[in-house]
Amino acid sequence: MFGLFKKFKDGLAKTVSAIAAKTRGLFGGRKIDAASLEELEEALYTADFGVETTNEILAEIKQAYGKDKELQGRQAAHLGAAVLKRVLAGSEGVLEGVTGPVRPVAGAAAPAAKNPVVIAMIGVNGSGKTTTSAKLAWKLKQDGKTVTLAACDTFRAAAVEQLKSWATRLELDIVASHTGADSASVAFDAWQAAKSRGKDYLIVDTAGRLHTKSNLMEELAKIRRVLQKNDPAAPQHRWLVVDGSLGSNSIEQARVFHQSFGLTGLVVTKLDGTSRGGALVGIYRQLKLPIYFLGLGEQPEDLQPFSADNYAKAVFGLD
Ligand SMILES: Nc1nc2c(ncn2[C@@H]2O[C@H](COP(=O)(O)OP(=O)(O)OP(=O)(O)O)[C@@H](O)[C@H]2O)c(=O)[nH]1
Ligand SMILES: [Mg+2]
Repeated sequence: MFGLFKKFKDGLAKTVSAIAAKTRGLFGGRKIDAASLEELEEALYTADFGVETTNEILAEIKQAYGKDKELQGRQAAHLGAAVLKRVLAGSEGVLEGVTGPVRPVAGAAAPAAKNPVVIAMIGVNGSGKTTTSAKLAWKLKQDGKTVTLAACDTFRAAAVEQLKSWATRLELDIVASHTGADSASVAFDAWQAAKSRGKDYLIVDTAGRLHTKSNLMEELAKIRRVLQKNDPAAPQHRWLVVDGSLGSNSIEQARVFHQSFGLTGLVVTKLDGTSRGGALVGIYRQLKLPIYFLGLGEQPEDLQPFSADNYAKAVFGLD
Protein backbone atom coordinates (compact mmCIF):
# COMPACT_ATOMS: atom_id res chain seq x y z
CA MET A 1 0.00 0.00 0.00
CA PHE A 2 2.81 2.36 0.87
CA GLY A 3 4.48 1.74 -2.49
CA LEU A 4 1.26 2.52 -4.29
CA PHE A 5 0.77 5.73 -2.35
CA LYS A 6 4.32 6.79 -3.14
CA LYS A 7 3.56 6.36 -6.83
CA PHE A 8 0.60 8.71 -6.45
CA LYS A 9 2.65 11.22 -4.52
CA ASP A 10 5.49 11.20 -7.03
CA GLY A 11 3.19 11.14 -10.04
CA LEU A 12 1.16 14.09 -8.77
CA ALA A 13 4.22 16.01 -7.60
CA LYS A 14 3.73 18.89 -10.05
CA THR A 15 0.14 19.42 -9.00
CA VAL A 16 1.08 19.15 -5.35
CA SER A 17 3.96 21.59 -5.65
CA ALA A 18 1.74 24.04 -7.54
CA ILE A 19 -0.55 24.01 -4.54
CA ALA A 20 2.33 24.20 -2.08
CA ALA A 21 3.91 27.09 -3.97
CA LYS A 22 0.77 29.16 -3.54
CA THR A 23 -0.02 28.25 0.03
CA ARG A 24 3.42 28.98 1.50
CA GLY A 25 3.67 25.78 3.47
CA LEU A 26 0.15 26.00 4.83
CA PHE A 27 -0.11 22.26 5.25
CA GLY A 28 3.31 22.03 6.77
CA GLY A 29 2.39 23.66 10.09
CA ARG A 30 0.96 27.17 9.74
CA LYS A 31 -2.26 28.24 11.35
CA ILE A 32 -5.16 29.06 9.09
CA ASP A 33 -6.00 32.74 8.62
CA ALA A 34 -7.88 34.87 6.10
CA ALA A 35 -4.82 35.22 3.88
CA SER A 36 -4.11 31.50 3.78
CA LEU A 37 -7.70 30.77 2.85
CA GLU A 38 -7.28 33.05 -0.14
CA GLU A 39 -3.99 31.40 -1.07
CA LEU A 40 -5.63 28.01 -0.90
CA GLU A 41 -8.49 29.14 -3.10
CA GLU A 42 -6.09 30.42 -5.72
CA ALA A 43 -3.99 27.27 -5.53
CA LEU A 44 -6.99 25.02 -6.07
CA TYR A 45 -8.04 27.03 -9.12
CA THR A 46 -4.53 26.84 -10.51
CA ALA A 47 -4.51 23.07 -10.09
CA ASP A 48 -7.78 23.01 -12.06
CA PHE A 49 -10.11 21.71 -9.38
CA GLY A 50 -12.86 23.92 -10.77
CA VAL A 51 -15.32 26.25 -9.09
CA GLU A 52 -17.62 23.70 -7.51
CA THR A 53 -14.97 21.57 -5.86
CA THR A 54 -12.87 24.56 -4.81
CA ASN A 55 -15.92 26.15 -3.18
CA GLU A 56 -16.84 22.98 -1.37
CA ILE A 57 -13.34 22.51 0.01
CA LEU A 58 -13.19 26.13 1.15
CA ALA A 59 -16.65 26.05 2.69
CA GLU A 60 -15.69 23.05 4.78
CA ILE A 61 -12.45 24.61 5.98
CA LYS A 62 -14.05 28.01 6.62
CA GLN A 63 -16.74 26.40 8.68
CA ALA A 64 -14.17 24.61 10.83
CA TYR A 65 -12.13 27.82 11.10
CA GLY A 66 -15.27 29.70 12.18
CA LYS A 67 -15.57 27.33 15.11
CA ASP A 68 -11.87 27.17 15.91
CA LYS A 69 -9.59 30.11 15.18
CA GLU A 70 -6.60 27.94 16.14
CA LEU A 71 -7.28 25.56 13.23
CA GLN A 72 -3.97 24.29 11.87
CA GLY A 73 -3.08 23.90 8.21
CA ARG A 74 -2.70 20.20 8.68
CA GLN A 75 -6.23 19.87 10.04
CA ALA A 76 -7.43 21.88 7.08
CA ALA A 77 -5.60 19.48 4.77
CA HIS A 78 -7.48 16.56 6.30
CA LEU A 79 -10.77 18.40 5.81
CA GLY A 80 -9.89 19.14 2.19
CA ALA A 81 -8.93 15.54 1.53
CA ALA A 82 -12.20 14.38 3.06
CA VAL A 83 -14.16 16.67 0.72
CA LEU A 84 -12.29 15.28 -2.27
CA LYS A 85 -12.99 11.73 -1.20
CA ARG A 86 -16.65 12.56 -0.77
CA VAL A 87 -16.84 14.16 -4.22
CA LEU A 88 -15.02 11.18 -5.70
CA ALA A 89 -17.28 8.59 -4.10
CA GLY A 90 -17.98 5.90 -6.69
CA SER A 91 -15.17 7.04 -8.96
CA GLU A 92 -12.88 4.05 -8.59
CA GLY A 93 -13.17 1.69 -11.52
CA VAL A 94 -12.23 -1.83 -10.56
CA LEU A 95 -11.07 -4.13 -13.29
CA GLU A 96 -11.50 -7.59 -11.95
CA GLY A 97 -8.18 -9.30 -11.48
CA VAL A 98 -6.08 -6.18 -11.29
CA THR A 99 -7.27 -4.57 -8.13
CA GLY A 100 -9.57 -7.24 -6.82
CA PRO A 101 -10.64 -10.85 -7.26
CA VAL A 102 -9.07 -13.24 -9.55
CA ARG A 103 -7.93 -16.33 -11.17
CA PRO A 104 -9.56 -19.67 -10.58
CA VAL A 105 -7.74 -21.95 -8.18
CA ALA A 106 -5.01 -23.93 -9.94
CA GLY A 107 -6.29 -27.26 -11.08
CA ALA A 108 -9.96 -26.22 -10.99
CA ALA A 109 -11.72 -26.70 -14.30
CA ALA A 110 -11.71 -23.42 -16.19
CA PRO A 111 -14.81 -22.62 -18.17
CA ALA A 112 -13.89 -24.05 -21.56
CA ALA A 113 -15.61 -21.58 -23.78
CA LYS A 114 -14.87 -18.37 -21.97
CA ASN A 115 -14.68 -15.29 -24.12
CA PRO A 116 -11.94 -12.74 -23.68
CA VAL A 117 -12.97 -9.59 -21.85
CA VAL A 118 -12.45 -6.79 -24.36
CA ILE A 119 -11.16 -3.37 -23.39
CA ALA A 120 -11.24 -0.73 -26.12
CA MET A 121 -9.01 2.33 -25.67
CA ILE A 122 -10.36 5.38 -27.42
CA GLY A 123 -9.63 9.08 -27.45
CA VAL A 124 -8.19 12.04 -29.26
CA ASN A 125 -4.75 12.03 -30.88
CA GLY A 126 -1.85 11.59 -28.54
CA SER A 127 -3.88 11.09 -25.37
CA GLY A 128 -1.92 7.96 -24.43
CA LYS A 129 -3.99 5.06 -25.82
CA THR A 130 -1.15 2.98 -27.22
CA THR A 131 1.08 3.44 -24.20
CA THR A 132 -1.82 2.68 -21.86
CA SER A 133 -2.74 -0.44 -23.85
CA ALA A 134 0.80 -1.78 -23.49
CA LYS A 135 1.13 -0.80 -19.84
CA LEU A 136 -2.21 -2.36 -18.98
CA ALA A 137 -1.39 -5.60 -20.82
CA TRP A 138 1.83 -5.76 -18.86
CA LYS A 139 0.03 -5.07 -15.59
CA LEU A 140 -2.53 -7.79 -16.25
CA LYS A 141 0.25 -10.18 -17.11
CA GLN A 142 2.00 -9.36 -13.82
CA ASP A 143 -1.29 -10.19 -12.18
CA GLY A 144 -1.29 -13.66 -13.72
CA LYS A 145 -3.77 -12.88 -16.48
CA THR A 146 -3.34 -13.63 -20.15
CA VAL A 147 -3.75 -10.88 -22.70
CA THR A 148 -3.74 -10.22 -26.43
CA LEU A 149 -3.19 -6.75 -27.85
CA ALA A 150 -5.05 -5.70 -30.99
CA ALA A 151 -3.24 -3.08 -33.08
CA CYS A 152 -6.33 -1.40 -34.48
CA ASP A 153 -4.68 1.93 -35.19
CA THR A 154 -4.10 1.16 -38.83
CA PHE A 155 -4.47 4.81 -39.68
CA ARG A 156 -1.19 6.38 -38.77
CA ALA A 157 2.01 5.04 -40.24
CA ALA A 158 4.22 3.69 -37.45
CA ALA A 159 1.29 3.18 -35.07
CA VAL A 160 1.36 -0.57 -35.57
CA GLU A 161 5.13 -0.58 -35.09
CA GLN A 162 4.79 1.40 -31.89
CA LEU A 163 2.51 -1.19 -30.31
CA LYS A 164 4.57 -4.04 -31.71
CA SER A 165 7.72 -2.68 -30.16
CA TRP A 166 6.02 -2.46 -26.76
CA ALA A 167 4.83 -6.04 -27.26
CA THR A 168 8.35 -7.20 -28.03
CA ARG A 169 9.84 -5.30 -25.13
CA LEU A 170 7.28 -6.55 -22.62
CA GLU A 171 6.79 -9.98 -24.21
CA LEU A 172 3.11 -9.50 -24.93
CA ASP A 173 0.87 -11.31 -27.40
CA ILE A 174 -0.24 -9.10 -30.28
CA VAL A 175 -2.37 -9.28 -33.41
CA ALA A 176 -1.52 -6.68 -36.03
CA SER A 177 -1.98 -6.01 -39.71
CA HIS A 178 -0.50 -3.34 -41.93
CA THR A 179 -1.07 0.41 -42.06
CA GLY A 180 -4.23 1.08 -44.06
CA ALA A 181 -5.87 -2.25 -43.16
CA ASP A 182 -9.49 -2.19 -42.03
CA SER A 183 -9.32 -1.58 -38.28
CA ALA A 184 -12.58 -3.42 -37.62
CA SER A 185 -11.32 -6.57 -39.30
CA VAL A 186 -8.11 -6.44 -37.27
CA ALA A 187 -10.32 -6.25 -34.16
CA PHE A 188 -12.35 -9.21 -35.39
CA ASP A 189 -9.26 -11.32 -36.09
CA ALA A 190 -7.64 -10.35 -32.81
CA TRP A 191 -10.77 -11.43 -30.93
CA GLN A 192 -10.73 -14.79 -32.69
CA ALA A 193 -7.04 -15.22 -31.90
CA ALA A 194 -7.52 -14.27 -28.25
CA LYS A 195 -10.42 -16.69 -27.99
CA SER A 196 -8.57 -19.58 -29.60
CA ARG A 197 -5.52 -18.91 -27.42
CA GLY A 198 -7.76 -18.90 -24.34
CA LYS A 199 -6.80 -15.35 -23.33
CA ASP A 200 -8.48 -13.56 -20.43
CA TYR A 201 -8.35 -10.12 -22.03
CA LEU A 202 -8.19 -8.48 -25.42
CA ILE A 203 -6.98 -4.88 -25.37
CA VAL A 204 -7.90 -2.92 -28.48
CA ASP A 205 -5.74 0.08 -29.28
CA THR A 206 -7.55 2.43 -31.66
CA ALA A 207 -6.45 5.39 -33.75
CA GLY A 208 -6.62 8.84 -32.24
CA ARG A 209 -9.54 10.85 -33.52
CA LEU A 210 -11.14 14.20 -32.96
CA HIS A 211 -14.56 13.85 -31.39
CA THR A 212 -15.84 16.37 -33.93
CA LYS A 213 -15.05 14.16 -36.95
CA SER A 214 -18.14 12.07 -37.55
CA ASN A 215 -16.61 9.71 -40.12
CA LEU A 216 -13.89 8.76 -37.65
CA MET A 217 -16.41 8.33 -34.86
CA GLU A 218 -18.34 6.00 -37.19
CA GLU A 219 -15.21 3.87 -37.57
CA LEU A 220 -15.26 3.28 -33.81
CA ALA A 221 -18.87 2.20 -33.98
CA LYS A 222 -17.89 -0.23 -36.73
CA ILE A 223 -15.14 -1.76 -34.57
CA ARG A 224 -17.76 -2.28 -31.91
CA ARG A 225 -20.31 -3.83 -34.29
CA VAL A 226 -17.75 -6.22 -35.70
CA LEU A 227 -16.57 -7.29 -32.24
CA GLN A 228 -20.20 -7.94 -31.36
CA LYS A 229 -20.40 -10.54 -34.12
CA ASN A 230 -18.02 -12.55 -31.98
CA ASP A 231 -19.55 -11.67 -28.65
CA PRO A 232 -22.60 -9.43 -28.23
CA ALA A 233 -21.15 -8.19 -24.95
CA ALA A 234 -17.90 -6.97 -26.52
CA PRO A 235 -16.22 -4.60 -26.00
CA GLN A 236 -17.23 -4.83 -22.34
CA HIS A 237 -15.01 -1.90 -21.46
CA ARG A 238 -14.97 1.26 -23.56
CA TRP A 239 -12.47 3.58 -21.98
CA LEU A 240 -11.73 7.11 -22.92
CA VAL A 241 -8.04 7.82 -22.50
CA VAL A 242 -7.80 11.45 -21.45
CA ASP A 243 -4.65 13.55 -21.45
CA GLY A 244 -4.64 14.87 -17.89
CA SER A 245 -2.46 17.83 -18.82
CA LEU A 246 -5.29 19.31 -20.89
CA GLY A 247 -7.15 19.93 -17.67
CA SER A 248 -10.85 20.64 -17.71
CA ASN A 249 -10.77 21.23 -21.48
CA SER A 250 -11.22 17.49 -21.82
CA ILE A 251 -14.72 17.52 -20.41
CA GLU A 252 -16.50 18.55 -23.60
CA GLN A 253 -14.53 16.07 -25.66
CA ALA A 254 -15.33 13.30 -23.20
CA ARG A 255 -19.01 14.15 -23.35
CA VAL A 256 -19.10 13.75 -27.14
CA PHE A 257 -17.24 10.43 -27.03
CA HIS A 258 -19.65 9.29 -24.36
CA GLN A 259 -22.69 10.23 -26.44
CA SER A 260 -21.50 8.42 -29.53
CA PHE A 261 -19.79 5.42 -28.05
CA GLY A 262 -21.29 4.86 -24.60
CA LEU A 263 -18.14 5.01 -22.50
CA THR A 264 -17.77 2.75 -19.48
CA GLY A 265 -14.75 4.37 -17.92
CA LEU A 266 -11.76 6.67 -18.05
CA VAL A 267 -8.01 6.51 -17.93
CA VAL A 268 -6.32 9.83 -17.13
CA THR A 269 -2.73 10.01 -18.39
CA LYS A 270 0.29 12.28 -18.12
CA LEU A 271 -0.57 13.49 -14.64
CA ASP A 272 3.13 13.42 -13.85
CA GLY A 273 3.74 16.14 -16.42
CA THR A 274 1.17 18.68 -15.27
CA SER A 275 0.24 20.95 -12.40
CA ARG A 276 -3.42 20.68 -13.39
CA GLY A 277 -4.05 17.31 -11.79
CA GLY A 278 -7.21 18.60 -10.12
CA ALA A 279 -9.05 18.40 -13.43
CA LEU A 280 -9.91 14.76 -13.04
CA VAL A 281 -12.29 15.70 -10.23
CA GLY A 282 -14.25 17.98 -12.56
CA ILE A 283 -14.21 15.35 -15.28
CA TYR A 284 -15.61 12.80 -12.86
CA ARG A 285 -18.23 15.21 -11.54
CA GLN A 286 -19.45 16.00 -15.03
CA LEU A 287 -19.45 12.51 -16.49
CA LYS A 288 -19.77 10.24 -13.47
CA LEU A 289 -17.71 7.64 -15.29
CA PRO A 290 -15.42 5.50 -13.18
CA ILE A 291 -11.71 6.22 -13.43
CA TYR A 292 -9.86 2.93 -13.86
CA PHE A 293 -6.25 3.98 -14.11
CA LEU A 294 -3.99 6.99 -13.89
CA GLY A 295 -0.90 7.46 -16.03
CA LEU A 296 1.75 8.73 -13.64
CA GLY A 297 4.82 8.32 -15.84
CA GLU A 298 6.20 6.65 -18.93
CA GLN A 299 7.25 3.30 -17.49
CA PRO A 300 4.93 0.27 -17.52
CA GLU A 301 4.61 0.34 -13.73
CA ASP A 302 3.52 3.99 -13.86
CA LEU A 303 0.00 3.01 -14.84
CA GLN A 304 -1.75 2.79 -11.49
CA PRO A 305 -5.27 1.76 -10.48
CA PHE A 306 -7.10 4.89 -9.44
CA SER A 307 -7.51 5.29 -5.70
CA ALA A 308 -9.57 8.27 -4.52
CA ASP A 309 -8.00 7.96 -1.10
CA ASN A 310 -4.41 8.06 -2.36
CA TYR A 311 -5.25 10.84 -4.77
CA ALA A 312 -6.89 13.00 -2.07
CA LYS A 313 -4.06 12.43 0.39
CA ALA A 314 -1.38 13.14 -2.19
CA VAL A 315 -3.02 16.39 -3.27
CA PHE A 316 -3.12 17.72 0.28
CA GLY A 317 0.38 16.55 1.14
CA LEU A 318 -0.83 13.99 3.67
CA ASP A 319 0.53 10.50 4.12
N1 LIG B 1 4.83 11.40 -18.83
C1 LIG B 1 3.88 10.61 -19.34
N2 LIG B 1 3.82 10.43 -20.65
C2 LIG B 1 2.85 9.64 -21.14
C3 LIG B 1 1.88 9.02 -20.30
N3 LIG B 1 1.04 8.31 -21.10
C4 LIG B 1 1.46 8.50 -22.35
N4 LIG B 1 2.54 9.29 -22.40
C5 LIG B 1 3.31 9.76 -23.56
O1 LIG B 1 2.45 10.46 -24.43
C6 LIG B 1 2.83 10.28 -25.78
C7 LIG B 1 1.64 9.81 -26.59
O2 LIG B 1 1.27 8.53 -26.13
P1 LIG B 1 0.60 7.44 -27.08
O3 LIG B 1 0.32 6.26 -26.22
O4 LIG B 1 1.37 7.25 -28.30
O5 LIG B 1 -0.76 8.20 -27.42
P2 LIG B 1 -1.92 7.73 -28.39
O6 LIG B 1 -3.20 8.14 -27.77
O7 LIG B 1 -1.76 6.29 -28.71
O8 LIG B 1 -1.61 8.62 -29.68
P3 LIG B 1 -2.25 8.47 -31.15
O9 LIG B 1 -2.25 7.01 -31.46
O10 LIG B 1 -1.34 9.25 -32.03
O11 LIG B 1 -3.62 9.05 -31.08
C8 LIG B 1 3.96 9.27 -25.75
O12 LIG B 1 5.18 9.95 -25.84
C9 LIG B 1 3.84 8.62 -24.38
O13 LIG B 1 5.06 8.13 -23.87
C10 LIG B 1 1.96 9.26 -18.88
O14 LIG B 1 1.16 8.80 -18.08
N5 LIG B 1 2.98 10.07 -18.47
MG1 LIG C 1 -1.67 5.36 -30.53
